[in-house]
Amino acid sequence: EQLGRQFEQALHRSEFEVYFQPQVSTATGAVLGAEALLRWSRAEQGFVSPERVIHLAAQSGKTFELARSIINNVARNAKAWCCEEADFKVAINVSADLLGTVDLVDILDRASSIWDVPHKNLTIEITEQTLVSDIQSSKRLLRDLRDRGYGISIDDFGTGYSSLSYLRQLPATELKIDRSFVNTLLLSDEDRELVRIIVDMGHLFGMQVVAEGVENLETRYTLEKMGCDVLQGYLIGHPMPAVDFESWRRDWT
Ligand code: G
Ligand code: G
Ligand code: NA
Ligand code: MN
Repeated sequence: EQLGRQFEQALHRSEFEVYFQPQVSTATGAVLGAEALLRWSRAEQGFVSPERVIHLAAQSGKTFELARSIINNVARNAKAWCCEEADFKVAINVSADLLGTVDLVDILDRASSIWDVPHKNLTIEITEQTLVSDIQSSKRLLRDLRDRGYGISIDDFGTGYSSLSYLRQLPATELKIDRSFVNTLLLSDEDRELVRIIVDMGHLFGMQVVAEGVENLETRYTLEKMGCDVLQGYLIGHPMPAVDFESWRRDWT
């Protein structure tokens, strides 16, 4: 197929970009890190969604190559940012097909060693849905990542139907409340209490709690009152190229 060929060309020419979306402390506004998000824009033919790109990679057997290229890009930027702020964390999204087919630990270890980035500065985001789909191997992988010092974030939390007993066993460092809950936060007492319960539960399990999709001040204040640790969303900053992220960071507060 046409798009498949363009994908392989783009990979070969390193045309994929990684954008970074800021994450800040709810309490102080300090910049704590960024989420890395894949971008592929083809001049006239327009933007292809990351999900589509991941799928194209799987179809052409290039899952490993794409992941290596993204993770190398992240590690290179993380190196610079961690020198300014030792606890700065960059989060990388990892999908089910990557977990199933290639050695993620190997890609991460190599990238962090090449770019000299401490493991603690890299966080792996895995959706709750992915974790639930293969509980035994997920637990093993997470344990392995944790033992090597990487952070682990449970992405899109609240949409994956994990049981409390399972969640409690996961060696995750962070829980990301799905955007859909953050969006409806202001609509009713019930929606707000639901988010409060998620925040408390994350803390009970020793996890840092992140709200994604924060788009307005009222949501921000509500999350602050609940003790949610980290904010991410258009109110703080959009995903942006690494150079723009650096100037955003200088201008912030
Ligand atoms: O950034 P955006 O809203 O376009 O992302 C759409 C979806 O694609 C999100 O679910 C996001 O997690 C996912 N995504 C973005 N970048 C990556 C990536 O590098 N790897 C994987 N597996 N998913 C990504
Ligand atoms: O699935 P994941 O949580 O990784 O999705 C991240 C996606 O959410 C990215 O594609 C990013 O562009 C998008 N995003 C980030 N902040 C906001 C926001 O404040 N509102 C909305 N609607 N989308 C956001
Ligand atoms: Na994510
Ligand atoms: Mn998410």
